[in-house]
Amino acid sequence: MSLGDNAVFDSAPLSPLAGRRVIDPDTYFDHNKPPTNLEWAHTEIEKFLRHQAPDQRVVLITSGGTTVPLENNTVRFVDNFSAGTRGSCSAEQFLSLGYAVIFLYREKSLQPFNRNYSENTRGMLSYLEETEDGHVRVKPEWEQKIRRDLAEYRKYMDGDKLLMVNFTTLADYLFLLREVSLMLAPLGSRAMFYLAAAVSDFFIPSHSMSEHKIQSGDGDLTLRMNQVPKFLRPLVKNWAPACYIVSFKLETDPELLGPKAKHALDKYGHQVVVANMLDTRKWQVWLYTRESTEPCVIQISQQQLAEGRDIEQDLTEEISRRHKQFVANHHNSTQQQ
Ligand code: 9Z3
Repeated sequence: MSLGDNAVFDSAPLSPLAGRRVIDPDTYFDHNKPPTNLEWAHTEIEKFLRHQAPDQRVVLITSGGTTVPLENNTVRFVDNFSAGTRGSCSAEQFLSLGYAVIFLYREKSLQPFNRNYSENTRGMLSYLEETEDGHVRVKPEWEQKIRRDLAEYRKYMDGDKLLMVNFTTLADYLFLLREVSLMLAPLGSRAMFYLAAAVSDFFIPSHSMSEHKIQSGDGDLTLRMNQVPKFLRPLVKNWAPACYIVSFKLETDPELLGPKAKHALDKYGHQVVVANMLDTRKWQVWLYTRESTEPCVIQISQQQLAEGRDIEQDLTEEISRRHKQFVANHHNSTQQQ
């Protein structure tokens, strides 16, 4: 996690409620405000799902990092690392593999088809030029790529295969995740969750937060944060128990990655944990499942990476193959009953 506005905080109220006790997910929802787009999202998802064929596979992709505000009228926040590359690139791949995609992303993080033209990568202006007669146009060397991305984007948006919903804070994310999960649950094995967003492990409950901007007159700032309840548990057990669930595990210490990924799998009992290291995530990931004690390694070479190959292509193909098998197994087991 990094400090959102690079400020040095030097004063803070320390609430007695901000201890390190772990609350359960329901209590979290009772004590935090839903996002303003929750109702809109519900209506749009309902419409989106109504437009899908009965056998359509649907994936919820979460992408980007959640923020944790330090004040109710938020000036400062703690942010979680994620540019949204994994999520936005995977969305493009899943669409090309025939999925309908609900893309739940952090506002201003990378988005499918738009990701190459974002300020996070190159600024939009670097793709444009002025003509001699005073018009602005796309530079000829970019025209083909932009035309292709635009056509794909329009095809999937207009064809009701891509729906984008945004979040900023941890609370926004969790309310939206629960909403989408409950709406996808009736699809059973056909629905997949691909949880690539980087979600904060710690937060300050809104009733413990300073209402207004924390003032700097009282010296150093000490922050005490509560642990975020583990939402994978209710997601797997209650919200969407028959769906295919892929979570991601991010570490910086290589010794911890494997054990933590296995632990998550044992604890929540879902289908796949994709483990990645912060500094090698663009060319190497490991898939942990309950079917095998050894992880399945997916990697691309440095040369492929330099040539513009995305590891998400291999990753989504492998996940999609396993999901297909899951759907088929489910189908067979319901027919035998
Ligand atoms: C990931 O591990 C993603 O692959 C990345 C992608 C965030 C590394 P980028 O968006 O990065 O391409 O820049 N996401 C999950 C991170 C996370 O918060 N996992 C939690 C954990 O590790 C479990 S939900 O405990």
